[in-house]
Amino acid sequence: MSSFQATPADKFTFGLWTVGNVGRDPFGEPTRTAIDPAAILSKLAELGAWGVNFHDNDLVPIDASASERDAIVEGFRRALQETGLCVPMATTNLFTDPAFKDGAFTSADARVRAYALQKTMRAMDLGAEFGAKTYVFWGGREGTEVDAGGKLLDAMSWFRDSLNFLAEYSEDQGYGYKFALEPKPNEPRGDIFLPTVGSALGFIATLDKPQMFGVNPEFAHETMAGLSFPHAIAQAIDAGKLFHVDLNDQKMGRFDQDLRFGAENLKSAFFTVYLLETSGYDGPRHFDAHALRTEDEAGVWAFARGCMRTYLVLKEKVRQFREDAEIQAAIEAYRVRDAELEGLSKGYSRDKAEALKSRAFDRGELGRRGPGLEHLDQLVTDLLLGVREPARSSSASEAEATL
Ligand code: GCO
Ligand code: MN
Ligand code: MN
Repeated sequence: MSSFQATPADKFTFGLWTVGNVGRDPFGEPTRTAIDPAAILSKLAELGAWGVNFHDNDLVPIDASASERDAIVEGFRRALQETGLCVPMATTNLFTDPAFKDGAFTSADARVRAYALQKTMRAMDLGAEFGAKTYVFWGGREGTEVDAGGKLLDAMSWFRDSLNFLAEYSEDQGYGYKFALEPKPNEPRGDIFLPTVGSALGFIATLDKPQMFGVNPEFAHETMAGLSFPHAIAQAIDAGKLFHVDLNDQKMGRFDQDLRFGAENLKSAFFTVYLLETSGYDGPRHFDAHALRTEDEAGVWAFARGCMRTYLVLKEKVRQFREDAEIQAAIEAYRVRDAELEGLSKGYSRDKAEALKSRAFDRGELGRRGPGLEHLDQLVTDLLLGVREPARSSSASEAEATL
């Protein structure tokens, strides 16, 4: 039995802002003291993480002088070398400073929009110094509470202009970034622009260089919108646009909770891991969550360990799911195959259209058929609850037999 111990090969990443979260919320002050970035790195490495991500200001304070910046960068570089962690993704903080209170790229104030570009280019420079290849755009303040300002259409153009500009900047500098838009329906704004994965995918098609852009879906964000995270990432994978992923958990219809991965919706977490592990996705498995405000530093590391452990347990469940003969038979029984009709239904021709139009279907029989989904779903429930005999591959059984 695996120990479910994470290793760098699992590609787990955390943000400095996630394990560094001090437990502040809109109603209360921090409950934990900040942990030094170098200490964060050594603990993450000890726990088996692969990489670490940051917003520009997680590392370099917004008002740092050039020499302070250089000293911080140097210290961080040393900590990375000592721990062997990498920086696969970087991003910009375009939400904390009051200048961004009414948006960054979509602010009604042209000076704020220009400043957002400046800040993002500098943050892209910083990320590139550490070898980051994915650049995330989370438009936390890009939205409104009041639509009377009449900027709903302008906001789309401003957002588009900014992203087009930054894509050119990345190419001009030779950074080779892939950009990942991270949708969220609300919080901190009343309504955030591009609220779901589907809306971000639609918007990407309107950019000058859509091939440079994909999405960074977050479990909690789709769940806040009342949507299914596995459905969202499936659509992103299908479009070739899953550039990054933010794993966490969330109760539907609540404030942004950022719970430990798998803490709430285990079945959706399972199908999330299923999709990531079976679709050829080979990017980071990033945990964008934080320890509960109740926790001390020991709780922070229990949280981080728990995110990775749950992922690995679910990955093992995915293996069992795929090797479980009864589950696979139930899936096979669910699908009705018909080579002739499948051929007629794909790749239009006038003949196929005529053949389909004149075909007699037994509608009553189609409606009567039971697909066996209750049976199948219970098998998965039993699997997740650990009461199914795990299906073993023959090599695993042999290895065990020799112990
Ligand atoms: C949130 C977001 C952020 C972003 C981060 C990276 O709800 O606050 O998920 O954590 O992921 O800013 O861009
Ligand atoms: Mn979030
Ligand atoms: Mn996120």
